[in-house]
Amino acid sequence: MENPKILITGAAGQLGQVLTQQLRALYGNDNVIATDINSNIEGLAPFEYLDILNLERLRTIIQDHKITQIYHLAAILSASGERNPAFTWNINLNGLIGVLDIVKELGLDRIFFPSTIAVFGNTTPREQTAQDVPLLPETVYGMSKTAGELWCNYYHKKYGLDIRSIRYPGVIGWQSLPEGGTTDYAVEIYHGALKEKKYECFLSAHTRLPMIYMPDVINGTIQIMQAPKEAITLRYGYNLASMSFTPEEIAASIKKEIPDFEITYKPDFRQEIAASWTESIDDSKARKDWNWSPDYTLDKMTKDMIFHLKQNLNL
Ligand code: AKB
Repeated sequence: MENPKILITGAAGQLGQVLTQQLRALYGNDNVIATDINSNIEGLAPFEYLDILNLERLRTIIQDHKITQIYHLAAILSASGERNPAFTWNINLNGLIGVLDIVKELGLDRIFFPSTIAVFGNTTPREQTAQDVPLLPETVYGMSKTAGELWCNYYHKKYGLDIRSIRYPGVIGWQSLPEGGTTDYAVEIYHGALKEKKYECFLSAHTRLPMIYMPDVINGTIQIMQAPKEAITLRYGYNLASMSFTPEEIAASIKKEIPDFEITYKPDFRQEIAASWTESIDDSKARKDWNWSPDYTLDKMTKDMIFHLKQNLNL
């Protein structure tokens, strides 16, 4: 099969930066076009400036580069979203619908839509959360992703679009910094531990959340996109699990490597967001349909994070 020609929206974000490099390693530099409104990230070329609400520009980029697949990552995350709900809804949902319409109009092969554990809410069972459960999200980000999943399912059923989607846990990686999320603490904590041997956490000590390390989330994303069409039995977000931990537990894992590291707690508005999400996820459907299986545990991730961050930060 010929290499796909890929367009990534939101390529300057935490996941986008790493996914862009991985897809280029797999399919060739010129076959992966990065797009974003942030053009300040080094090493993203070939890059095109793209505001996701500008459909004319999106259409032109797709046609100019003969794009066959889109990874639509552009979105505003949970914490930032609460500061500007109407704008977040517009970017996250109207942005998606615009992309779906163009994929339909131009007959692209395949599209990836990242969903999130933020689709869950206070009415969702909190442990080993099953695939199909009540969704009553508390944040505008969660609302937009829940609605986005429904639109993906609708476009698949109605127009046959080949849409694939994962409900991402909090993503942790050394390559890039997250921005505007509730799970961001789990990246910041490693930077704090290495630079100052301390970290003040904006969630409380016992707030357990599903999390995933970057290599696993990249593998999972590429795996679902490479799976044969018949294997994909859900056209809304697949539950995806790797590890679940609390701030106290990640601090204990870091202390094994940096014994004088200290964590303190000062919960802010993000605590309420985190408390509305689930603690652990049942991802048996992803395991069965497209052989999902994560590789990293908390301690294995901590060792790898510290090793790479030390090099990156010249410590
Ligand atoms: C966030 O914290 O908003 C994101 C997410 C869980 O989708 N990392």
